[in-house]
Amino acid sequence: MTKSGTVVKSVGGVFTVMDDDQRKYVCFAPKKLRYNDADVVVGDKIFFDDIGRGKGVLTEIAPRRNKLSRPPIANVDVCFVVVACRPQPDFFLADKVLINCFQEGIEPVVVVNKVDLSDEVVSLARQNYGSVADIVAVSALDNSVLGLVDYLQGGKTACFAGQSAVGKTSLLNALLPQAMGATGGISAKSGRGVHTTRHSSLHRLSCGYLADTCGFSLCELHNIRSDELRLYLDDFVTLSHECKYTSCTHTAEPDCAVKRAVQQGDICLSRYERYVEEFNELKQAEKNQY
Ligand SMILES: Nc1nc2c(ncn2[C@@H]2O[C@H](COP(=O)(O)OP(=O)(O)O)[C@@H](O)[C@H]2O)c(=O)[nH]1
Ligand SMILES: [Mg+2]
Ligand SMILES: [Zn+2]
Repeated sequence: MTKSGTVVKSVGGVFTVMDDDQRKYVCFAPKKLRYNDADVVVGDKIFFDDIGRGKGVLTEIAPRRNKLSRPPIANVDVCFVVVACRPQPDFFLADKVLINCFQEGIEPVVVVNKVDLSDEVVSLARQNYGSVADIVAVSALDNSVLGLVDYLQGGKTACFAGQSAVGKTSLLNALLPQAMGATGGISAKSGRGVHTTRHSSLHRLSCGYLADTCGFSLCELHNIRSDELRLYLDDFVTLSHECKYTSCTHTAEPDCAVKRAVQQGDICLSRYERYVEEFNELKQAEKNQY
């Protein structure tokens, strides 16, 4: 009988698949399909033949909406972009993660963690990203983390991204009491740090899935040209209809609605300045290519 499910683990050509009733199957690909580790990744929606005793044979991988690498994970719906008062927020990194989210069709949610220590970053996050993402204030030390579960409703898959030490692992462990130590355990066994774990897994919550590795591959801007950068800032895109030039990059052009919004305080000045810096960096890199 053919069934469908989500790949929650994939190691050495054997993948664990969970069906909609949360039953787990150990699946493998028949040789003739020539699927290997790299082809079937965590987050893939697959079809398989149930051959009994909890085993299955892969028949088809559904088309992916997106795929992140290092470690590979497919079909990510939501990315929790974590910032905190300690370490000091790196908004440059957060900008890049958000740009990647919009590029990959992933909903970014800015999570301000460690509000038990200070909530000063909450207003900073609102100023910077309030117009393009939800801002959620939490502490991994209390029940406030449960607010993140809402974003998984409907079987969605979420991952964490953000600087080291902002609390990504702590948030995951707070959301998954049963996974406590599991992530640390895997990396301890393999002797690798969490940041170099090659395999990710998905953990099933009541309503959706959480990836136990952060989306740190989101941190570099891949294949974005300087003149395309503007397309991945949602609020800039909305305003650009009022710019004089349709292809306005919102930098040197006159009569620019984005620059007007910055002057009026509707767009955060520092976020705009980081955009210009990123734009110039990409442009410089393009020049250097020739
Ligand atoms: N006070 C406080 N400390 C936290 C919170 N979340 C994480 N931490 C601490 O911050 C440090 C880094 O957390 P960790 O989860 O390893 O960060 P990661 O590198 O992003 O995975 C650890 O010492 C945690 O105990 C929080 O909400 N409040
Ligand atoms: Mg961690
Ligand atoms: Zn403009």
